[in-house]
Amino acid sequence: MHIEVVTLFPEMIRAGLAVGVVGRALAGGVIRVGTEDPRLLATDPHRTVDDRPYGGGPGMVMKVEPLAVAIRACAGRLPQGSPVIGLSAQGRPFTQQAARRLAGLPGMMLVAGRYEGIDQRIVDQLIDEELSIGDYVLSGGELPALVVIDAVARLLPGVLGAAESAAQDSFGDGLLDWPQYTRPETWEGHRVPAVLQGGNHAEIRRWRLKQSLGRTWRMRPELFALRALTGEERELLYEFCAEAGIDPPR
Ligand code: 4FM
Repeated sequence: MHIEVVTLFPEMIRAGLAVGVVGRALAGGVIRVGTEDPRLLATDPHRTVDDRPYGGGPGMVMKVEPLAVAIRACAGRLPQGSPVIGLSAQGRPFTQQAARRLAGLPGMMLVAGRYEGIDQRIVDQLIDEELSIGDYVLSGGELPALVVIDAVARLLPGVLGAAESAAQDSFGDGLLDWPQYTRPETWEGHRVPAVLQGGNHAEIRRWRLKQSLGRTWRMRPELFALRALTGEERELLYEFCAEAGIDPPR
């Protein structure tokens, strides 16, 4: 997959891609990431990329010209069918479903703004969709762009090993992860749940599913609105709630 990022801080994007799973995807050529810095494309002596907002008020706005030139330069390097995606708190929520959709594309352009925002004419004329990584305010779109690249890259064939991919599949199902434990068996008096050491794989599967259901209900009850429960799942969730002393779903 070919990804281009428009950013005033290309070194921040490079640094964020250097290590771990995404670093390997990049080194192995599964993803290719280019950057374009609008400041290098500004034609005035001061290389101006921002200006004061029409209507007044605090802060600065990203100017149209250098940004438009940067977006068009990236578009010229990307395959047909690569959307131009702006990262901002005004966007639609970036979810695992959105990551799966983007992972099916040949390329994408991520536009990471700075300052108080980018000129709306850029959004209206050159940006296909806006995505938000969550309801909080950041200083720019670079961290959100890295979040999108990470979530998408790990879905591409050959990026994760077989075991990691299988683990991911079991949670393409809209539930939170079950608790994980490793050695030692006892740490400061706290033991690993006995069921995980018993070797009864049917029991372990049921325990993990129950923990996933219980955690999801406790921490993210709204996720259940999106998901029907099987008879077994319903039974396990009710057990969890009874043991935890919390109210079960309706
Ligand atoms: C700041 C984006 C200025 C663009 C920001 C400009 C954000 C979020 C966010 C800050 N992006 N999810 N939350 N961006 O806060 O995606 Cl021009």
